[in-house]
Amino acid sequence: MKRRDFLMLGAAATAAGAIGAPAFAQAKLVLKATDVHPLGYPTVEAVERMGKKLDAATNGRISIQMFPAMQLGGEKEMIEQAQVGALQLARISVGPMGPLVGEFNVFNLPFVFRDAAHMEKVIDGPIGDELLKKLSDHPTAGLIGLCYMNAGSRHVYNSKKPIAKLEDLKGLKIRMMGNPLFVETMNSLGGNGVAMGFDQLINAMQTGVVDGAENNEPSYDSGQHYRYAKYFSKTGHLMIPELLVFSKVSWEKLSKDDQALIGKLAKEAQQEQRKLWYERENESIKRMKDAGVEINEVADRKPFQDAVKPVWDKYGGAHKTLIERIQAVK
Ligand code: GTR
Repeated sequence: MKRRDFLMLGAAATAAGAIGAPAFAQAKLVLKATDVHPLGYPTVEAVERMGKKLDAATNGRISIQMFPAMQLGGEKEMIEQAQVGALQLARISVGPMGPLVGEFNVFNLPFVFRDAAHMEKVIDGPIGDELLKKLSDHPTAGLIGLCYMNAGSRHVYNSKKPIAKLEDLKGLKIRMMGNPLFVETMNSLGGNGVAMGFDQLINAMQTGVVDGAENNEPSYDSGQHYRYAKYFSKTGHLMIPELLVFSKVSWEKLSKDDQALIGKLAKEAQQEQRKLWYERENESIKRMKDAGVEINEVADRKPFQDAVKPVWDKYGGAHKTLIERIQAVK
């Protein structure tokens, strides 16, 4: 599929519109979807299953074609392509969305969620919906927020040594996602945060540009990061949900009924992905152990939580009410 296809279908729909049919009523529509992760990864699998349901519900009129494993570039490129309508569905992290919609940075604050159950309750509830709407209503973001997905907790891994206490991070160059909040988080923990795309990480670890990175077990495992960074330390400093977004320019060409159907199936995908997530997390931990990864717990996370206070002040200061509402979710 080339990006022109969606636009050509758009032209067909306009022609159909001229004779009074709703947009895309007659046209066969293939939605391009992308993800940095490979086939079989929970987010990829959930979007593919959503595509099958969409196909069935529309008698083949609308389907999803998945481009996994960074085939269309890293997350930055995915977002840019969605913004111009070159692809329709991008599964990205909330991480890079913080600079666009400030409220998302509250989800990006280190240690903001007590545990996975807390995070799930927040994204499944009114706060989750409000933030999706904030993204959809954003005047220049060019994206529709469809749903969230699980991404576990992020832990630091590196090639040098286990991180058991805060001081162990000193001097380590750790790749962080592209959002200043994350670099500042790593720096406040004593390490050296280096911002780069997920697509550049393997190369950077291989060449020693960074000593390691931080992520959940399934990303570490499926990206085979253990080949370059065998110390995996359970810092659990971030718990960032994933997002499924739709290109706004493409969205506006859909009929209201099709929008509602896609919105509903995305919400179902949010719940379906969660089951796949927990299975995958367990599989990944097993594979990591088999691969000889040295996994260590961090017995006392309190010094880590204290160290990131400046990040909370800087990025959370403007969103005190939202933070309180999140904390009040039991
Ligand atoms: C993963 C997430 C990706 C990407 C990646 C990263 O956990 O699923 O969307 O954000 O982390 O570190 O860039």
